[in-house]
Amino acid sequence: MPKTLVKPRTQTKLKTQRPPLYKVILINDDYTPREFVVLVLKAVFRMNEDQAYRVMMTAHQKGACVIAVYARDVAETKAKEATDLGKQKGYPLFFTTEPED
Ligand code: TYC
Repeated sequence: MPKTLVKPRTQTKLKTQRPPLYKVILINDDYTPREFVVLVLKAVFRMNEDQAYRVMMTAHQKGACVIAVYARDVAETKAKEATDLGKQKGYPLFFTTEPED
């Protein structure tokens, strides 16, 4: 009887690659009017009045507030868009991004 050749099979399991997420962070300052911060949060981050007000007040009281997490390019684009809206009005309003841990 011919010998049967047993071929060991190695299987590589492919893991789904998810892009790393980046936080968008709102930084407090002493000059931007509260209502303007709320307006920008609603316009750029699609928050309702209530969510925007809470986020603005958290940054106001604590110095900064994480707004949302997105893929890197989306986070950077939104942070720039929101910062630019303040800049157009002469406000120092600032949004930054950082990788999620
Ligand atoms: N601190 C500002 C004020 O008293 C309001 C403000 C809140 C500005 C949050 C920026 O990220 C900010 N007018």
